[in-house]
Amino acid sequence: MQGSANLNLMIKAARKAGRSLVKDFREVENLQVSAKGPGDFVTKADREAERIIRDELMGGRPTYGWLGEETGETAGQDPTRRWIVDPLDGTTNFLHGLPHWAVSIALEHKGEIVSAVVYDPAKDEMFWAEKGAGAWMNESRIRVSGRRHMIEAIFATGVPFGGRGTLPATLQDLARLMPVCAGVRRWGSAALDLAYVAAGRYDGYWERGIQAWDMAAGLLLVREAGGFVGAVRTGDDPMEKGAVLAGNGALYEPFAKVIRGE
Ligand code: LIP
Repeated sequence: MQGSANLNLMIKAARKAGRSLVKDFREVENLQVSAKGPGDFVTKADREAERIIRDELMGGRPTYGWLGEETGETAGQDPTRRWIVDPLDGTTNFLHGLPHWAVSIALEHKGEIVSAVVYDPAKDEMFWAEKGAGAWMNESRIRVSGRRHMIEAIFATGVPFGGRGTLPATLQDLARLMPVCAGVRRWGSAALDLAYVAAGRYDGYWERGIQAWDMAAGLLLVREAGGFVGAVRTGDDPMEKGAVLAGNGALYEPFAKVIRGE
């Protein structure tokens, strides 16, 4: 499968940032035993990854706009196109030496995500999609799962940490969902949670209180893999509200009903 020139640029940027992050991740594993811990080091690794991605993408397409987790928003000369980048999604995992984190890059055109890359360098899994061209992992086409019964399904979420206001709502979601499904996972990277729904590994995913850069690429992956995405509240825009719900075609509605308490 041949991607567009933009997609190839995104893949190149993700691989380059991934190489830098893998090098830093090895160092983080060593720093776990030090008294000070790897906190400052990880902040630097995260910023450096965003610098690498920005240099690649803005070097190749200088007129596009930019929204990055570390450097914020910059309007482009071309107001219709914007990169949306999370250089390190799953920062807490990275900080603790857990090999489950990703680089997430999306290209938005006229308010719609048209190209997406979620790269997991630790497992060398490159998830990518383009509008109308399907979703892929490395060289293989991926599709959402075919499960049709809630009781067989596994769902992923993020449980808010550090006193975030969305904790009570998430605990209520869990109380409703856990008795009617096969399990819930909380692995700590929204971008990979969505990529795993696209790859049929999870049957669905929801999370409140996340940012546009955590989900932008993943949303297109799920859609192009044949799944549905929406917001936790019916009719909302997930990127605007920071509350996302995704699932395969058969389970999206019943799953959404449980989460919405309907
Ligand atoms: C993180 C997510 C994680 C979520 C956190 C946070 P970061 O992104 O992907 O799954 O639960 O709220 O947003 O900060 O590592 O880029």
